[in-house]
Amino acid sequence: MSEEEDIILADLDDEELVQQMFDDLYDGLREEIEEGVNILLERGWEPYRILTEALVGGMTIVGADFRDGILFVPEVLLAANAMKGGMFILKPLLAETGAPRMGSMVIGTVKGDIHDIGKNLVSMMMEGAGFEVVDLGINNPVENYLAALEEHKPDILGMSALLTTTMPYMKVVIDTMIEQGKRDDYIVLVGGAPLNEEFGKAIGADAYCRDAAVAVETAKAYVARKHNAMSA
Ligand code: B1M
Repeated sequence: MSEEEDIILADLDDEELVQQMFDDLYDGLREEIEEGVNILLERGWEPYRILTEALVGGMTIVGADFRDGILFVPEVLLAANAMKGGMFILKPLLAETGAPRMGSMVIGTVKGDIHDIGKNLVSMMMEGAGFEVVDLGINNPVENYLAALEEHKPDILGMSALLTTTMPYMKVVIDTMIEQGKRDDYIVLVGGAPLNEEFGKAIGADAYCRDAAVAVETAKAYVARKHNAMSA
């Protein structure tokens, strides 16, 4: 593209800029995404709005074309990298809400699964809502979860899975907790695109969380219930 044709992001109005960010995310342009995020922040957009409307919105388009065989793994990795660039800028802002400490959570993506954008988003939102979060990263066998529960004694165990082939592993973790008599010591919340409420119930989780905002609300409700039960 010649210099004349270069798009100046700052010259676009909000709607055009978000559309351009969808294109830039699609093309895996991390620096452009970072610039777009900063421009929207300067224009007074709330971090959460940027996250959901510009970044998650763009990733939804990537997801559809990945599913339809228009995009392939290398391109999706670049898009994910661009999205992470934007999330990195927003993370401290989401965490800086000054919310009172609500509780704690250990979270990780299950064994065999390397998707982490959704989990990272949940971690960021939980931190922003006042939860202390221990993030175990991706591809976690049951031993990792159990060791982290033992070490950190959180209120909540969160698990993420994005593949229909890895989501059953959540049940392996919960069943192991039951075998070891530890299941009732923790609130277990699960999430990820292929899950639903019925699956959450079937594997013995306390709740399925559709998105990061629901995860925060659900966590708050369960922790409050737990604290009430303990003080009764
Ligand atoms: Co993958 N991938 N991928 N991928 N990938 C999906 C999941 C897929 C649906 C794409 C498609 O076909 N449409 C498909 C799964 C199909 C299925 O299982 N039925 C798929 C596939 C097939 C694969 C591979 C097998 C491809 C291949 O190699 N042939 C491979 C598997 C690798 C592995 O894990 N072993 C693979 C690889 C990859 C990349 C590495 C290229 C990349 C991941 C990069 C990364 O995460 N660092 C990638 C991506 C980016 C996607 C899509 C496009 C986007 C996922 C994402 O980040 N979404 C995805 C398509 C899609 O989901 N539509 C796809 C944005 C994110 C904000 O949403 O993760 O849903 P999400 O998280 C939400 C909620 O689900 C919820 O809150 C989040 C925020 O609102 N949530 C929780 C999530 N976890 C939670 C935990 C909680 C609570 C809520 O705990 C309390």
